[in-house]
Amino acid sequence: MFQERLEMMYPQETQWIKESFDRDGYVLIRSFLSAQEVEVVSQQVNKYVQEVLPTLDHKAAMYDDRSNPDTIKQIPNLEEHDEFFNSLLSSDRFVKLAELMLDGLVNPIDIQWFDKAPGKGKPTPPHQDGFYFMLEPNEAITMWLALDEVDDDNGCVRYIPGSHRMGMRSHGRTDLVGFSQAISDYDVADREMEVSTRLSPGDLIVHHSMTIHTAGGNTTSDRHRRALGLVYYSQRAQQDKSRFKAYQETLTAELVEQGKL
Ligand SMILES: O=C(O)CCC(=O)C(=O)O
Repeated sequence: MFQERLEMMYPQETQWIKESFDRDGYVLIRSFLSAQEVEVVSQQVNKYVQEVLPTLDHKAAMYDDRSNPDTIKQIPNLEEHDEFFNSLLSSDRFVKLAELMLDGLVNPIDIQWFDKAPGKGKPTPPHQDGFYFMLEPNEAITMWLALDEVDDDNGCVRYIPGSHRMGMRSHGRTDLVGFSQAISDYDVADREMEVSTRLSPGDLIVHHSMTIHTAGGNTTSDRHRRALGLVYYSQRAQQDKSRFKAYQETLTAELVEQGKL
């Protein structure tokens, strides 16, 4: 499963996909997973939440409201504790797409689960993933695979097209768990350039680590907004590991002290 390459799945469209990504800093690929494959992934996520998560440290999941177990918002590093997600992250379907987007070999980094619970999921602040990744050169991508119908009401991702070519904006601390840094001078002009990505289960969006993106909260009363995020770094990119580790440790300590993790 998941071993097909992009050229086999979309023989006519591979060039269009790459050109769109290079131009806009993101691309939307419809039906990247079939309905049957989405069902398999959803079952594996449920199994992870029910069977694996309870065996892990309490810091393994992030919640919109820690006192409410139905508000899980992010579970990072699924690949570390579950063979299904480990092989999904390194399957040809995703790796070959990452190599096409980044023009060369990649390292699979992380697969995480995102949700915004109905009425509870909070907005994702505007940011560039590269600010968190601390890479030189900043060459990486995130793939975001929808597991539900996703639109403006339940918090779809919104991009600023072409922002991957405009450098790194200044970021500052937020009080949000999971998205600790946001663009500090984000203004009305930025908001006006945002493009929403409305997705169905199995649709995939891919964005560059320099692309500015954000998402609304979930204002619906009955629709979750579940997705998987898969991250790949170009093998040309070097991470400032000691800075990265120091930031993660300080952040985790702060969040634990505030009762958010
Ligand atoms: O799921 C979201 O709201 C945002 C995800 C995101 O920022 C990312 O995958 O880079």
